[in-house]
Amino acid sequence: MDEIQDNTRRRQNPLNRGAGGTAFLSRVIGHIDLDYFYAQVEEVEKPSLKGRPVIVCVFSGRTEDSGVVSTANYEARAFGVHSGMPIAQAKKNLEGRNPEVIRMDHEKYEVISGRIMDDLGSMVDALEPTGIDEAFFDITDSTGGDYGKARRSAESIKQAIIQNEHLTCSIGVGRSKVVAKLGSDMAKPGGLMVVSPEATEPFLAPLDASRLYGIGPKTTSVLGEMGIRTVGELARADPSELESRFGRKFGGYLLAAATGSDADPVVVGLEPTQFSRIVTLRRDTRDAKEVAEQLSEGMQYIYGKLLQSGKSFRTITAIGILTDLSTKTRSKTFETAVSDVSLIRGTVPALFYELGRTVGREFRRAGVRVSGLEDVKDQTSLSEFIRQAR
Ligand code: TTP
Ligand code: CA
Repeated sequence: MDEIQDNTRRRQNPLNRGAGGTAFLSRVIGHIDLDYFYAQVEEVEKPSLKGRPVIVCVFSGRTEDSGVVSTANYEARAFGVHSGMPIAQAKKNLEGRNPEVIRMDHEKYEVISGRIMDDLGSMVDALEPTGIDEAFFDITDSTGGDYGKARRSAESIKQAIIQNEHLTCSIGVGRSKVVAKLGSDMAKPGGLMVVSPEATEPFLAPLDASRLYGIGPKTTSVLGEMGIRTVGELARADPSELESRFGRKFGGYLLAAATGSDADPVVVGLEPTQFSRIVTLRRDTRDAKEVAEQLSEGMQYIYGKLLQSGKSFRTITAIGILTDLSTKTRSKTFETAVSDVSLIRGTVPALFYELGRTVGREFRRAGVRVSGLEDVKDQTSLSEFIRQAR
């Protein structure tokens, strides 16, 4: 990996050494966060919602309105509606504002999230998803540490997600995860904030320390007792005092975070939970054979991923994305985990046949996903089994 020295900061403190104890390294780390994710997905599926307050809710089923708001679009947020608010309260806030109340459809958001993560994975050096709608990424190698290039990369990522999914996101780029995360928070909604290595400390210094990733109300109050309110003040704190108050590890992290030199790497997800591939069809169709043919390479890719990771799967899903970008799926779950390519190839056309029949509309994009992954231990693949049985 290219490691570029950041000459803007030479002061060392014992809790926060760069690799080899030398100056800090300018990595190029990004954080991407999709805007009002569930609600935006619903807007994309039904464009007439745009401009109206939208709340996506989890209904508990006890009474008609019992449950909480999962997320709300910005039109609803303008009236104080937020994640976790009781539905009844949100409706009250939005009275007379023509709100759309939508039941949360987790499976749908998962499918879209999986697609976006797949796309992202191919655009960056390393991707670490940290939630359904957010991920850290590393583009140090591909940009050679050049922050001008990093800005262009981030812009193309934003463009790709708009083009493929019609969704907006916010991205922060900086030399550490803490800086990248702050950047994406500040860029919300829809923006891009690039904090170059030189700009890092002036960028961080005036912010409230409580804005740093990992600093909650408890830490904020202890810091307050120490007379520390801003990130700049935290950066100048006595390392040994921080260590005695917070312990060696967290004390060290606080100081590193405050200078944008937290060294935590972007870790590519070690344990995959699914593999998927989605293609844009050459023409809109719901002909199962035609769809499956165009997914042939995708199925081979998934099989390769299964082999590579030593996984077998329980569930296979056919994904159809309609011309209005709404997503329809049809799955089959096997009683035991399987890992055979012929099983994938055999099941997919049947699932698309069923899906096409029930949906009754044409697909613009189509995909395959395998999930319910398990380790292939001594388990033999179906073809192996048949071969041995002969
Ligand atoms: P967030 O990224 O926290 O929120 P958001 O995407 O809705 O809005 P923002 O534009 O501020 O990023 O969460 C991602 C999704 O997770 C969100 O769309 C819905 C879901 N979620 C819940 O279901 N419950 C919650 O309490 C929160 C915070 C999120
Ligand atoms: Ca989000």
